[in-house]
Amino acid sequence: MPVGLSRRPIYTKIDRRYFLQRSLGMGVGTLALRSLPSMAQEAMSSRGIKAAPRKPRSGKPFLASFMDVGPQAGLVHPVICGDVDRKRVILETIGCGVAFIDYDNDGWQDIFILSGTRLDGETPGPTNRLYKNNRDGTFTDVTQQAGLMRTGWACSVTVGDYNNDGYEDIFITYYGQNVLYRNNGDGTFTDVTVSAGLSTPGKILWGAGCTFVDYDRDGHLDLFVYHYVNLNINDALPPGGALNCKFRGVSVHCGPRGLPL
Ligand SMILES: [Ca+2]
Ligand SMILES: [Ca+2]
Ligand SMILES: [Ca+2]
Repeated sequence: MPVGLSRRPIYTKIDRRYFLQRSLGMGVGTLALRSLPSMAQEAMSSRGIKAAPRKPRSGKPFLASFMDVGPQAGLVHPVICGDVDRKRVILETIGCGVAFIDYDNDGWQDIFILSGTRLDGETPGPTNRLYKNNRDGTFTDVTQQAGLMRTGWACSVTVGDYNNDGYEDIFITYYGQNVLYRNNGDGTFTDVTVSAGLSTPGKILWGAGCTFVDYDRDGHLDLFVYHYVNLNINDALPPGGALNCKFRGVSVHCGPRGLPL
């Protein structure tokens, strides 16, 4: 779906509880936990935290509203993920991720947006995009000069300084070969997948999720990668091609049911 398709305001009639419930299920849950710890405890529990009964609604209005400013900010390139009008293979239905990264260490968050491609390969140039923050509410596409042009089925991205040089690096999972980019510290990146031991030649893997994590606390970031179903799009059955490729009698793409893990 194109980035910044609509300018309509969204979430204009929500209260604080709805916002927290939605936030805790999404990526800003940590923010909510930090800012409103007592309310967060009502919704979830963790080690050392006792469950507490839900408090009455405060009745306070939630006055925040959000506007889609993608086009005005320069985030203009569409995110491609399969055909526009039909989805023949499950791979086309998943979409892909995005990350904030201050790649040039100027103190302003830049944006890295993944993209998939199309099965027919006829759409030229779908690529991940790096947008540099211009510090005035706009961004500039610097993908080419950063060395990050790549067409493929990107799925998820994580940002971290894996080599502790002070510059944030990028790891991307793909349907196919995952990629590790080392930040060179001069506005460019180098693909170091092979030298880092992350190459998986001869395998068709679907890397669906990932995160940098220092699991052994040795000061060096490790990688956790999650793989989805075992899929070969060259051998994939067409929609309705098997009993488990139907939903209530309607032919749909095959999977995840019926696909090996
Ligand atoms: Ca920056
Ligand atoms: Ca680094
Ligand atoms: Ca470690």
